[in-house]
Amino acid sequence: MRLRGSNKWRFLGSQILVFVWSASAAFADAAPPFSPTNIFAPASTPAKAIFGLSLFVLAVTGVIFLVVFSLLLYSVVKFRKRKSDDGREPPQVYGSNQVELAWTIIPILIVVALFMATARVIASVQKAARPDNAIEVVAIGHQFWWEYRYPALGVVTANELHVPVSNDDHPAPTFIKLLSADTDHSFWVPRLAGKTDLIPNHPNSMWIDPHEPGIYLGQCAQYCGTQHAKMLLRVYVQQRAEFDGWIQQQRQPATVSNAVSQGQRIFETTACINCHTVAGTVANGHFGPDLTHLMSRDTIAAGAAMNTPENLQQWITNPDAIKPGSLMPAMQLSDQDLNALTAYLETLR
Ligand code: HEC
Ligand SMILES: [Cu+2]
Repeated sequence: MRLRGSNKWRFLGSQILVFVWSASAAFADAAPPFSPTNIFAPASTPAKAIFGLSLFVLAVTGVIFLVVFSLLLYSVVKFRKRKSDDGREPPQVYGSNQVELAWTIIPILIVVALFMATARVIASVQKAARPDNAIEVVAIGHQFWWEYRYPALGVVTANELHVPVSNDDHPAPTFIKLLSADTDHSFWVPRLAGKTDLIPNHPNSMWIDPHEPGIYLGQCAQYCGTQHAKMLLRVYVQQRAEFDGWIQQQRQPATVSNAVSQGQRIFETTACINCHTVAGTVANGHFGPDLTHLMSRDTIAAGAAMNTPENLQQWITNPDAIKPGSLMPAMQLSDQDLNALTAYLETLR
């Protein structure tokens, strides 16, 4: 594309406008009603450290950009082609030790400074001491859902991770060991910490210490198959007492009524029990999420749908309608059995 005269300036102007617009859109996102996955709104120490570093890198590179761009603009304007030019080249300058030393040494110093700052943040996140009262969680990535185990507390759940608030008065960080049951996944809740992969046969670890209660969202950040996009992360940060209450409730086996319901009989005589666990019953499969306290979760299928009776029925009839390519087969049940089965699932509080 060849641009001439005022067209050229208009083109440059529009490019600058686009740049300023997208930059300000990114920052407007950081104002309070921000997106729940905003990397500019850290709420936990590792995320804050990374955010601080990113501002430092942005400032350094921003200054470099301004200096280089101003010099460039100055030269373009000052030495532009003029009508009065006589067609000869201006006098050329060759070799200047001072200039060459300057443009070698200054960039080296800048790179060293960026390197040191980055190394400091990585060390501060990776070498953090683990206090005795830290919550211990094992997160296992599955195609396409998350299994969470609290070995010291005797809790197993899926997709919705609960952790206590951690602040200066009551530090209670959560240390997460990351494993995979099949292929590579990646745990990334941008407001809480950097991204860490879950690699088969290679345990990784990370930690978070969320300062404010709330729901923090994320997303599997390593392509892991067809339903990677619907492998969502939900972290529920609760006040300590609320968290302890949740743990107590999750430790209970399923409430089994004396008269075994029609729905429970269907569940226990269908393939469901080969893939799902309901503590306190014969169901002890591990291929799919633990269903002991299914009703305590807001969503099903790793955040792909809200946990409503209609969605549950649709999920059991045809998981592909909600999550095409999910690894749960469509269960062929009569309407009557489906209703009874759903009624049973609704009792798993
Ligand atoms: C071959 C194994 C298999 C069988 C059989 C199976 N499921 Fe599943 N189920 C899964 C897998 C895997 C998932 C997770 C899918 C995902 O989120 O991608 C799942 C998810 C679910 C969920 C959502 C749980 C949550 O918290 O997200 C429910 C509810 C469920 N299954 C119920 C059933 C019922 C009821 C039956 C029997 C009628 C059944 N399943 C049979 C493998 C199975
Ligand atoms: Cu994944």
